[in-house]
Amino acid sequence: MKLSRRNFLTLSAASLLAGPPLLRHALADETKTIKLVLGKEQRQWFGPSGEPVKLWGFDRDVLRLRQGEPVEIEVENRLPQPSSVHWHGLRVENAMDGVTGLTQVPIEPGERFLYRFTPQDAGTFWAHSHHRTYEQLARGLYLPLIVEERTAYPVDQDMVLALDDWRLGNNGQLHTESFGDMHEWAHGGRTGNLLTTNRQLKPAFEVRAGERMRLRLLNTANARIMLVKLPSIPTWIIAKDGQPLAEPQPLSEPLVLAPAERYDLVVDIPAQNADRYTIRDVGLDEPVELASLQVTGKAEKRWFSPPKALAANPLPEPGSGEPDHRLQLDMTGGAMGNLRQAVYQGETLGVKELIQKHQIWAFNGVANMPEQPMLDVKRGDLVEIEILNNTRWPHGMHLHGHHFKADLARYPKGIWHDTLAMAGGERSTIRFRADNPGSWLLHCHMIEHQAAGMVTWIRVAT
Ligand SMILES: [Cu+2]
Repeated sequence: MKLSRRNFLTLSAASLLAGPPLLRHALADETKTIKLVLGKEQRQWFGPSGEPVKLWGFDRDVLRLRQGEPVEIEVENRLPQPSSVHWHGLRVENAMDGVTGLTQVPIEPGERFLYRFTPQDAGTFWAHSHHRTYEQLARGLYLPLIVEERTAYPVDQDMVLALDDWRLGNNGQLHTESFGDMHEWAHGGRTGNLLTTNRQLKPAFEVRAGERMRLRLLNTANARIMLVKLPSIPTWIIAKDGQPLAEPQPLSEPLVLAPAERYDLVVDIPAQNADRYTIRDVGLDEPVELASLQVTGKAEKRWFSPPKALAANPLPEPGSGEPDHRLQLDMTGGAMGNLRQAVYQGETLGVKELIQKHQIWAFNGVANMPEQPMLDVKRGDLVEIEILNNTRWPHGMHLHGHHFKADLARYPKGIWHDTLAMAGGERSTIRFRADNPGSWLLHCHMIEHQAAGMVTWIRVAT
């Protein structure tokens, strides 16, 4: 907090006159107020003479908050559609979670909504629309969100790399006719033909030889799973989905990033001269350059020891004890999935009728949001869900309001997730302590899959 002269005077007067009540007033004054506008924007991706590409977005490139500092965020919607903002990975109060139809009404065009919360966890998060997400996210309605640690983590540069995948039509504009394309919804979701980093084509970042960098990787695509190949220089994973690893883990393989997954990395730029390092997506037939690090000089200081772990966030450990609730989540449907029928809005429908309703995926035989939650728990209960991906497709499972632990061997042991990449046919058991009261979504973050049925919810009683 910063104590302004006016606050200081109020505070002094308060302590002289009345004490605590006025002090409370002074504390409330310290809440930081931020204004965010959802609106139209343009990007000059095809050079100064090219036609600008029309997108939707927030009126800034990144939002930086501080751990433990309360904020009020006034969101104004200047778009032609209703919208909302979800603070992905932040453990906020339920009414602030931004899910239309579950936690709030949509923010109508021209209207505002005041979000209030105190970030409990430091790390890399993001904000995005949670209304008609398959369209609004594809149009660009997202914002990287960094919650700064109370004590700064020692690096020379701290950078966020938000990786996205856009589909442009022949006219060089977003291909909007394919929003809602049922073929894609039944397959791998909407993938694009242009990859960007921080909404730029192949940006080059200036670095110095010998520098230590913190790179925050974030996949903001609707459905593309990125396979990110970092340069072959010393690199460690220090956090996943905003939550620190107990020990930094050296990175040697390309990183798999399902939509919405994040990794914080520490990268040491070698001291010997080299001029350029590239970061590529190697998930496609032809590797694609996402960004590069351009060496422009030498750092004054050198880093000799491996990076330290980040301070842990105050998360409730699920431990290995007997859970209060144990259930299975059977994921079915999609192309080649042999879905015969599913319950949709209380009615059992055959696959033809489901497709007419734009549904083709199911959780435990139910397509899309059930009237009742999949699970009702008490606050503090330990929950264990065995997720069975009985489909031919990979998925990225996201739980709102909580982080969880999973048992998939390809992730570093013991790490936290808010989003979990699962291969076709794979199963994983997730565990979490349900300590946040309210109604929380559990859904696939390949957004077309969510729209076509892969979404349910759990309710945590107060
Ligand atoms: Cu999915």
